[in-house]
Amino acid sequence: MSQADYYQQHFANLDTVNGVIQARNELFKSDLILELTEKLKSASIEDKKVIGPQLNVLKKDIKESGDKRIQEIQVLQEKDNFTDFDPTFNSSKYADKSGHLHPLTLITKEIQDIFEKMGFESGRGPLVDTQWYNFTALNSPSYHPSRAMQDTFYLDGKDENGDYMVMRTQTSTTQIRYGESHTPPFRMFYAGQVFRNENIDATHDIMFHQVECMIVDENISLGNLKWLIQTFYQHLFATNDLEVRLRPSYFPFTVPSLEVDISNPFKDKPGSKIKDQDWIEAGGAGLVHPNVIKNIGLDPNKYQGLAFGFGIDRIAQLKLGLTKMGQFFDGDLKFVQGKRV
Ligand code: FA5
Repeated sequence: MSQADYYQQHFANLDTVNGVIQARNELFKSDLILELTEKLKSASIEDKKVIGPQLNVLKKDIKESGDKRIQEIQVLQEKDNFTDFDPTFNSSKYADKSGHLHPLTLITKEIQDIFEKMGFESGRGPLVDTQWYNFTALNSPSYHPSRAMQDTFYLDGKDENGDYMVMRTQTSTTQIRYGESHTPPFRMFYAGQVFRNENIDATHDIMFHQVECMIVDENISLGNLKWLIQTFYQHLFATNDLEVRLRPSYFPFTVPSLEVDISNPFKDKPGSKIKDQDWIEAGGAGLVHPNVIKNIGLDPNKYQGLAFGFGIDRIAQLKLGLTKMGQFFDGDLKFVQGKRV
């Protein structure tokens, strides 16, 4: 029997990977190997030329025979696993462990559904946009202090006018993009990611989600706006009792501009973290500024518009009773599987 055959037979009796590794280490220190290693040290150059390769062949045989046996054991183990497969296994008792959409995606889908049922069509817009769409067309030229209202991430790349591109800070960009390619009357909504270079805290993140909604038509009034906002939130929180309060505010692209509060749907609800609060800040709104109507290529003497926008993450945070907004994306599986803290 050759030495290689001997090693193979030696390993063949073992049936664990660790057992093979241990046996291989022992063989590397076997009498035969140690004897040849000693001989090599004191051998003449001529003898070294014989002993050296002999030793190498033996070590190679040990290694390869061990590796071969490890592979065989692994194949056998996989086969064993396969025989555990039970085609009659009843998986329905694990149904609650199956995958599902992220909580924010679910709320976004609810929001989209409400707008679609109210006759709105989804707009579109990129995450990286030009300053024209993010600011200038929204009545916020480069010299205007309103640009500082949102801390912007500017990118190295420039647009065709030589202006730095931006990560969009608001979904209001879609007012312009939709408006310039549609003829009134129209109702547009859009839900998507936005980015702001802000300090992260319980209610602020640098990436969050906003909803935008705009109607352009003739004879649009603040009454239409209030009705729309109220109807939308009544659907979202599934209650007819919800009321809307409008406070004066400022956005460059609306006039008048309004801050929207909604009556707290969680008021006096046991366990709610905001059960003592009467009103909740819900977002911004207003009648579309005549300059924006002009920038989408329409005559402001003929057409008016209304717009409102809000943060999805904050609404989701309220609905789910979350203390920290960061929980949405910190990758904690317990949160995704429904544990709320
Ligand atoms: C705007 O972004 C306007 N574009 C909204 C608007 C649309 C006004 C149409 C008028 C007409 P504002 O900066 O206030 O407004 O942000 C809107 C909402 O985004 C806030 O009410 C809040 O819910 C959410 N939000 C703002 N900053 C953050 C942040 N850092 N993290 C999470 N949510 C935020």
